[in-house]
Amino acid sequence: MDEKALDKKTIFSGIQPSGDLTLGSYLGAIKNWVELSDTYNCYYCIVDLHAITARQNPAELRRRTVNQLAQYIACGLDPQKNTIFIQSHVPAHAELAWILNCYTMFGELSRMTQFKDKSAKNADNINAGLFTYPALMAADILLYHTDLVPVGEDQKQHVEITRDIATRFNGIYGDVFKMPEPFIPKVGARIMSLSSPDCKMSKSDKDPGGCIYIMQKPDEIMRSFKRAVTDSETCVRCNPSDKPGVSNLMQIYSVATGASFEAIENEFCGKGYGDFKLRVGEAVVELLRPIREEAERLIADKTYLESIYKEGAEKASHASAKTLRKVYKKVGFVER
Ligand code: ATP
Ligand code: LTN
Repeated sequence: MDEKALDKKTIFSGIQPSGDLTLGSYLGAIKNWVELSDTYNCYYCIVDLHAITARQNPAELRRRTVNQLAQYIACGLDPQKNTIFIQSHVPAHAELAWILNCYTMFGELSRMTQFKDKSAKNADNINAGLFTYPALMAADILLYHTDLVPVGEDQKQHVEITRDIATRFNGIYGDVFKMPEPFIPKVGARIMSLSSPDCKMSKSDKDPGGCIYIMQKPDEIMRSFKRAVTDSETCVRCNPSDKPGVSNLMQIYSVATGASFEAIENEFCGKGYGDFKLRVGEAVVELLRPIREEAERLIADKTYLESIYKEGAEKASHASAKTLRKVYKKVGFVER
């Protein structure tokens, strides 16, 4: 780590390579990763260990993992300034996760919303990994003495349980772990499905029209926006409880263009939803176009991507080894 990095606070975040990245994960998380990457010492991870809590096709998982790295870089994460790596390349994550499992309570894991949602959706595969997922996520975060975890609203509970686990561990062994804070954007923290605006836009969405993917072509993006569910009024106004579809489109437009809600209301006053949906679609097409083009170029350059993830794994292994050694010592393992 260079000297400058030592003065900076640390960020850690990750996304599972369990599907193609969505507009939701871009606006809720990655966009902030890029904005924060100049002022923090950042670790951005592709969390493949987490991804196998749902059944994955091995060839697909491998392809998606490398493509996701290309997409991170194409979104603006500079591999020279950030440590970008694949979780399974740094064994300290799995090792610390085991230890933290022993300091995480059955009751607190049972209360996790993501566990309840995912087990309801995959009743035939409610595996132990899905249940103990938060202990692995806590290991990811705590290994790097993370100050800030930039995520969407749905992940807040996971950062909270990380803090609970860290507090419990520190309470027994002294000041081992730093207390991380979630970083959740004011606008864009919960982008909803375009076809069912009461549900979060998610890469495992069964309805392809509800979700926009970072790598999608402009005509497909426009088609989804034209079909976006709105309401029976004709007024562009933000009120998530009785106008979830329109409010969601306003959020997307606001984060994509930087316009305030008031400016959006004025821009579309008296124009009807057709025009509005078209403009939001066009703004998203323009936002994603350079990302898709750059990602396509990078995906073709496997040697470059390999050099980035290897270098990332080396830096992350180095940074995490010290924490793991300290934890091993604290719990009473004999030094090797
Ligand atoms: P899955 O369908 O596999 O659960 P997902 O599409 O919900 O995946 P994640 O991989 O769980 O996405 O999330 C990646 C990051 O993006 C997280 O920080 C998450 O909070 C954020 N995120 C995901 N979906 C949205 C969304 N719709 N709005 C805002 N942020 C989101
Ligand atoms: N649980 C997160 C992915 C994730 C993560 C992390 C996010 C795994 N480890 C560490 C932030 C920090 C999700 O499902 N989006």
